[in-house]
Amino acid sequence: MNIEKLKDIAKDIRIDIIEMLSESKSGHPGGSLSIADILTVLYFEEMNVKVEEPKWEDRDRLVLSKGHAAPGLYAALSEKGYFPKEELKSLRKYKSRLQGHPDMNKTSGVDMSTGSLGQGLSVANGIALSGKLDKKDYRVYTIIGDGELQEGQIWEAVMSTAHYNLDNLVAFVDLNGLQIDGSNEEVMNVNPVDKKFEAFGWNVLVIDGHNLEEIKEALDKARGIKGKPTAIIAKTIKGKGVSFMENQASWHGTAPNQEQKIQALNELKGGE
Ligand SMILES: Cc1ncc(C[n+]2csc(CCOP(=O)(O)OP(=O)(O)O)c2C)c(N)n1
Ligand SMILES: [Mg+2]
Repeated sequence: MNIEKLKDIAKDIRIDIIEMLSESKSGHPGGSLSIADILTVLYFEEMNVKVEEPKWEDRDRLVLSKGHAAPGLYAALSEKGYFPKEELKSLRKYKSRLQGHPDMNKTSGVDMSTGSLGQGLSVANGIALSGKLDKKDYRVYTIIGDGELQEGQIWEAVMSTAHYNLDNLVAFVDLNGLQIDGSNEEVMNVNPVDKKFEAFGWNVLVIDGHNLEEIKEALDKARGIKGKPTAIIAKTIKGKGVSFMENQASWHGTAPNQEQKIQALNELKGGE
C-alpha cells in the first residue's frame, strides 16, 4: 500500500478515536493517538491476518500491552473490517463488546486481553515460543508504553525473549515521554531505553513513530534479523494530531467535550 493511502488510514483512525471518546465521555486519547501510525502500518502493511477468520491459527498476533489504548486498536480493527464502524459508538457502554480495555473473548480481531500494565510482553513471549515449538511462521508484535516499562515484570520478560532467541517477536516501545500524571523522567526515569534493551541482548532500532516509512522499514529490518528479538523504540508525541492534546499528561485519560471534539476533528480533517 502506498504511503498516501496509509496516511489516510492513520487519519481515519485518529478521527475515530476522537469520535468514540467524545461519545463514551471517558477513555484514553493521548496514548491512543500516539500509536495510530504504528497500528496503521501493522494492520495495513505488516501483519498477515484473515479478517474473515479472526482466530486463524497461522495469523500474526498483536498484544497491545498498553491496553488503555484500546480505542486506537478498535479503530484500526474496524477500519480493517473486523466489525462495523457503527459499533465504535458503543465504546465503554453497558453490554458493548468494546470495553475500556480489550477483551479477546468478546472482540473480533483482539488477540489478547490486556489492561493491567506490565504483562503484555510475557504473553507475547509465550505466543512466540509456542510458534517456534510448533514450527509455525507467524510473527508476534507487542506495543508497550514507556511508563509501563517501570513495571518489573517487563524486565523479566525482556530477559526471556532474548534467552529464547525469539526472532519472531517485535516489541514496540511507545516512547512518548509521558505517563498518567507527568513525565517519565519526573515519576521514574526509564531512559536510556535503547541501551537497556541492547544490554538484554535485543536488536534495537530507534525511529520516529509517526513516520510511516520509518515504521515500515524498521519492521522489514526486523524480519531479516535472526536469533534475536527486535525492539523498535518509537519516538512519539502523546496526543499526536490534536494540538491541544499534544504533550499534555492531562489528556492521558480525559475525554473531549463537544466543543473540544469539534476543534479536534477540524484539525484532523484539515488536510482533506
Ligand atoms: C498494573 C497497572 N497499574 C496502573 C494502571 C493504570 N494506568 C493506566 S495507563 C497508566 C500510565 C501508563 O503510561 P504509559 O505506559 O507511558 O502509557 P501511554 O503514555 O502510552 O498512555 C497507568 C498508570 C494499569 N492500567 N495497570
Ligand atoms: Mg507514555
